[in-house]
Amino acid sequence: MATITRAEVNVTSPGRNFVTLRLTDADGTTGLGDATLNGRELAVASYLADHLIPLLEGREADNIEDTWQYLYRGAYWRRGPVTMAAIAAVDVALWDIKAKRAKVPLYQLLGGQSRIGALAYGHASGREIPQILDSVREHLELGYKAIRIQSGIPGLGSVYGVAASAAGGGERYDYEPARRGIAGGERLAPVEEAWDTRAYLRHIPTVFEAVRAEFGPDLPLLHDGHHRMTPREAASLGKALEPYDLFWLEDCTPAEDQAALRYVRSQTTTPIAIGEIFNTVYDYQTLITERLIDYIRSAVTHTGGITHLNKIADFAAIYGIKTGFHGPTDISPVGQAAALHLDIALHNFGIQEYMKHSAATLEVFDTGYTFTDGLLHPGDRMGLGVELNDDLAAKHPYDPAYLPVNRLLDGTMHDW
Ligand code: KDG
Ligand code: MG
Repeated sequence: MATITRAEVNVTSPGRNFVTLRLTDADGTTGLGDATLNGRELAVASYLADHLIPLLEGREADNIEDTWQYLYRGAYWRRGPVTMAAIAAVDVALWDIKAKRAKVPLYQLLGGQSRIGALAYGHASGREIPQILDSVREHLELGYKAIRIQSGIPGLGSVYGVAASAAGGGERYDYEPARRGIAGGERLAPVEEAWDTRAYLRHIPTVFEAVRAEFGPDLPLLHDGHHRMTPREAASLGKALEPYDLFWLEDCTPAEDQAALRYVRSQTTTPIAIGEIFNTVYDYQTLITERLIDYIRSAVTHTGGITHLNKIADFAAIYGIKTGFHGPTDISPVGQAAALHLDIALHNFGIQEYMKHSAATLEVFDTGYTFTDGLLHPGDRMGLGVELNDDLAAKHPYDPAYLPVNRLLDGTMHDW
């Protein structure tokens, strides 16, 4: 047993912004937690520095459940991405400390190993079908055994999920959709993208037809609808994609509306995944108990940490629903490692999203996890297995960034 004696928030931008919390206990053991919320980083940094850290010093580091309940119930204004990312960072840092004190990799405290590695999916994309096929080939060469496909849409400019240099660079460091600050003080505003759902619905089945024709029926393929469709549109896409046997269709409708998925579910057998913008188990309550989804997409980083996501996963398991945790590059290596320890331990693991971080990010965050032959391995370091190099982090100051916004062709704001 040892009390928390120190808590520091680090904001660094090695290619993109990350917010990291470091807790230290009275014996000098340190733990890290990821608190990155793309486009709203400083709100979480302030929540931690101004509202949580003053409550942490002197608390018992071992009492993780009590600390979680204290921060969640004690806020009164519960839930929401800022609050839950801040609580997640504290929670993961405490799990890191506990595992280091026990001298075991964190997954050992979560039940031990349920599998030899976590099946990961990568992001293939392109503006045109030939570029998409090249991108799938590159991912297969990198070892991926499951691949998400995102495509440009005829008549539209930049579209969510299509990497900026679409045909080259298999590891796709240029995927990041957030627009970063502009040197010279120009006012920073989100990029405005144009959107046309009818053009999208016409085009996407032709993309999957081409990918299946080229790579055969076996390869697990995924697609992200990024919250843009009505239930009827989503149902029609799900039906149109049935011949291509998707692993999942993600975020087909706006995520606030759990009931929307009743109609989608009744119309199509395409598996449904949702949840990257959810914060608590209550966002899933209808979806899980009515079996409206197949995969929960939360990130440890945005869902109250390991303590809460573990409970969501167990709740989902009772209904035969699996995990597919969020893991784009705006989850830091600390958040990615936390997901990985859960992936290895949970019985109802399904798949893990994985995009390798940039070289600059991996200099700042020293990681112990590896990707081999399609599987992610948390490694055998004690705790989470990730350390933050403060000196290198200091070389990359915060750089304001915003995710894009979406407008229909007549200028109406739409979901991005
Ligand atoms: O910051 C936004 C990204 O996390 C999100 O757009 C990524 O949808 C996403 C995914 O499935 O990885
Ligand atoms: Mg998504």
